[in-house]
This record gives sequence, C-alpha cells and structure tokens, in this order.
Amino acid sequence: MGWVLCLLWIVLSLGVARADEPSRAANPEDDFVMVESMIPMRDGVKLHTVVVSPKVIAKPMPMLLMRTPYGASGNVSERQVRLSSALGSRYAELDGYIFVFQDVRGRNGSEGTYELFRPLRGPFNATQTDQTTDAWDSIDWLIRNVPNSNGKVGMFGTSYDGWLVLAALLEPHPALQVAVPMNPMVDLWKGDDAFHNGAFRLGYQLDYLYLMDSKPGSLPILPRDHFDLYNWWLKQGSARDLQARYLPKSAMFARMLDRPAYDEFWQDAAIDRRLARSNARLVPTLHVHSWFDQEDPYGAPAAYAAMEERDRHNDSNFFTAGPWSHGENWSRGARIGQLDWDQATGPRWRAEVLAPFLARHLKDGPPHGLANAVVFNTGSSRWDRLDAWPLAPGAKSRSLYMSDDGRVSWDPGAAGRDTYISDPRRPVPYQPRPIKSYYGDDTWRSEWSAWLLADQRFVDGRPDVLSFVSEPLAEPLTVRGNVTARLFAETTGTDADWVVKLIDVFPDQDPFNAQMSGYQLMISGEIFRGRYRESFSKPQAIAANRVLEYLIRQPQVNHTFRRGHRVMVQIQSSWFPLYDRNPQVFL
Ligand code: PG9
Repeated sequence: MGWVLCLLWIVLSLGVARADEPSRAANPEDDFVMVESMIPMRDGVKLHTVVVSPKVIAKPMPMLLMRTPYGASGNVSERQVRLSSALGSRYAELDGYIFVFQDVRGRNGSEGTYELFRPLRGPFNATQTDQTTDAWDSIDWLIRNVPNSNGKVGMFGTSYDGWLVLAALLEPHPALQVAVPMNPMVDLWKGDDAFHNGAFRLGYQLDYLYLMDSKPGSLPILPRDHFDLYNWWLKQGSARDLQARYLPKSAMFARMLDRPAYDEFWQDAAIDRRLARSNARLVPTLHVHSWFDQEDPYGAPAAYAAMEERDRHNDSNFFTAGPWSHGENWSRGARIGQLDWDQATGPRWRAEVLAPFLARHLKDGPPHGLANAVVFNTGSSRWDRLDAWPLAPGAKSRSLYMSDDGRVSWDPGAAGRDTYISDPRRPVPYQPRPIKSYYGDDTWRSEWSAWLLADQRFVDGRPDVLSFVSEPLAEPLTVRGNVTARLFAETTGTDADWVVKLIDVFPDQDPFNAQMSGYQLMISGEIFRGRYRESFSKPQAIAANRVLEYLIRQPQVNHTFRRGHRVMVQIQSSWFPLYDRNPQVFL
C-alpha cells in the first residue's frame, strides 16, 4: 500500500431477512384460499409453490407468478384474512389475479440442490434443467392444475427474482403473456451486485453471501464487534482470509475471488447477452428501473436495450423508472433520504403504469397506452413519457469540461488538470459514517437503501476528492439517458480505481426548502478499476506516470437541474468499504 499521485484531465460527456415462514393455517374468516403444492419439474425435482386465490371468483382469472430464493410462504400474512391485506398493500392496485409464489430449486420448501445464481444451461450447467426450464415446467403445471385460471400467466419479480423473470423469457411457455422484471440483476461484473467495472463489492457481497450461502436453511447475519463497518473493514485482511473464516463452502464467493476479470463465466452469466441473441417469441415486457438503485443499477436498462432490438413493431418492450431505491416501486415512494417528491410515486405508478400493462395482456384489457419509456424526472418531480429511450431520435450528447480552477463548463478550452494523493490506508467512505451492517438492524434499510442520495458534502473538501462545479444555472438543464465520463488520468501507481460522481448542487439558500440549501445530490456515480482499461477480460498494469484515457459508463439519468442549481463532478479513487481497496500496484 503506497502513496499515489494522481494527475487528472477530465471531460464528462453526459447523452431483507425473508426467512421462509411456516406454511399458513387456513382461517374460516379468510376471503381467499391458499393452496401449497409440490410441482414436479422435468427431472422429477418438486418445487414448493403457494397459490393464493380469492374464495369467490366470478370468472376465470389470470395468474401472477413470482419465483424466489427468499421464501414463497412468507409472502402471505398468517394473521390477515382479507386477500388485499394478506399480501400486503403493495398489490392493492392489482385486483382480479391469482397470485403464485414459488421457492426455487433447493431453496426453502423446494426439493433439489440449491445453487446461488445457478448458471443457465451451457458451459457452466451441463444438465437439462435451469431457471428457464423450471419456469416453463411450473407454468405448464399451473395452467393445467389451478382451478379458475383463464390460462394466462404473467411473471414479476425484483432483483434476483427479476433475473428469474428474464430467465423465463429465453424459452417462454406459450401461456406466459407478460413479464415485469424489476431491478433485475443482469450482469454481475459490469454493474450489478458483485462488481462494477471490475471493482469488487466485497463490502456487500460478504454480508449477502453469508446470509444466503453460509448456512442453507437459515439466514444468519454476519457477527461483528464493530458498530461502524468502516473501522471493521480497515482491520480485515485479504478476501481469502474472509473466505476461510466466513464462507469456506460458498461456491459463489469462491467464483468471485477466483474470477476477478470478466471471463467466460461472467460473460455466460450476463443474461442481457442471451436476451439480445434469443430468437424466442418476444413476450410483452415492462422493464422496471429505480434511479437510485443501490444494488442493480445496470440491470433494467441493459435488459431493456437487449430486447428493444427485437421489438420490431415497437409494441412489446417498455421501460419505466421511478425515483426509488432498489425494489421501492412497491412502496409509497413519497420520499427517499432527504428528498421529498411531493407525491406518492409508488401507488400512482402501480395504478397508472403497472396495472394497465398487466391487464392489457392478461385480461384482454384496453390498450395500456404507455409511452415506450415512462420515466420520473428526479429534478422536476414530474413523470416524462418518451417515445424512445435512452435517446430521442436526433438527440445529441454534449460534453462538460473540468478546469484547473475547479470549475465545470461547456467550454472545451477550459479543460484543465488537478491532482490528489490516494492513500488506501485512508479510503474515502461511500456513505457518511458510522456505516452500519446491511442486515444488522432495522435502520439498515434506510441507510443502505438511500446511500446513493447522501449529501456528498460529507467528502467534499477531502484532499483526496476533487470537486468541480459550475456557476449557478441561469436556465434549467435536463440531462437524460446515458452519461459517460471520459477521464484522462495519470498515476504513479500501476493500478487505480476511478470514481466519477455527477452531482446536482442545490442553491446556497434554497428558495423551496431551506433544509436542502447547498445539498450535493449525486444523480449518477460509478467506479472503474483501471486494470481493465484496455480489456475487461484481460487485466493489465496501468503504465505509471502516463496520461491514459478511461471511458466510464455511468448509471443512466433523467434529471433536470433547476435554475440556480449547479452542476458538480467529484473524482476520487476509493468507495469504501462497499468496494475493496485497490492496492494501486498491479499484482
Ligand atoms: N440485489 C440482491 C442481490 C442479488 C444478488 C447478489 C446480491 C444481492 C437481491 O435483492 O436479490
């Protein structure tokens, strides 16, 4: 670990513990029926499946299927006797459906061997079954055995469950009429869950895999004797030490440590690559994204783009994004962190976007009338309806430049340079300290869920964080779609992490909400591990003391910088302890 001098020329071009509850005892007051079945897959393995139907059904109803490793039975309250309450308020806008929740192979009530992120059939799965075939077999059984079904099935699910929806689309059962993958994990190396551009999210994966993979059949929380994870992680040794101590049997953790580059395994696992080349029937799909998704910010935009090419009539593949953290489309969505949207975005989106999309394809409902992209503007607090995403036909990208004196401007001539010393012994925290355990206490959800919206003033002014800021905007500035950082950087080391953050700076005296005065809201942040500059699959040492160009694909945005706000860019070389520290020497 050494001291590294970083010289930078920068151009910024914008274009839970869900344990499986014991199965529920019927209550005579119930207005619904919950039936649990073990559905046989083509290889004989039986999957535990919970079917929840209204007691009184006037006419055959479609089914909504969610497959999950997080526990099927736990989706149905033991105490509530009204269907609308037993499933929770999240489905209040979705009436007239039979709900089906299923434990994936080897998880909770299902038979078989559980493998976290079980590869789809191919070079890493030589069997005849995977999540695609399990979905097909399950749907086939459901339409033949569930009474009062109208023979149509929709699939939905968030994150891992969203990935399971996408897997079903690779060989969709004929009864699968609609799909709603929400915040799906799509590429675990490029930008979802495990790595971002090769930087390893060790700080998160250790806790998640300990929960999911260390003691099958339970959801243990990794024990710690520190309240502030920043200090705990500073004292830890190598990832291999942690593997030996906490996850000696986790095949997935071993894969992450054994396969740090974008090798054939991660490329095979990247489901957008399979979706793009699939010749399967294109199932009408609504890709759901969260602008502040702290876990899978890459997934929905990537899956949407992969399938958009196949949507020849532009009537089957849709994108929608709300001002939410991971999975928060199911919540009230009125505020997140310090940000208040002045409206309950969740129920409105479920009523005006999700419900009509499902009804159209499952109930022969009226045309949903959705624009190709229904996306919330996180600056104007308004829903935009766009004919194309991420770029409107003919739209052009503009470049912002960073100058020597810490300014941001449109003037190419202003491009300048600055330096900082990055010391791995004093890494930049990714959120304000104390940084608490992800699953350790109830506040984790608010802090982990909202960390992307933390006021970045907590690091502004650190000598190892460069901040560049524009003058107050005379007119509103809307930034939409892809954001790419073109970083011209030099380091005395032979490896480095580059973190680029695009920030909306609120006025020093905010006329609408004094509490927000001066707030530095990150709207798009990303990390890039320098060793992958020339090739994601073949890491190479950075040539020390040479200015090199790095292209960093930032998370997409739909944001209006209001008049009087300023555009800020922050650059740093660690995001700890979420990402492991780069020793800044190529090993
Ligand atoms: N995004 C969550 C996750 C998936 C895979 C690895 C780690 C986390 C999830 O909610 O499924």
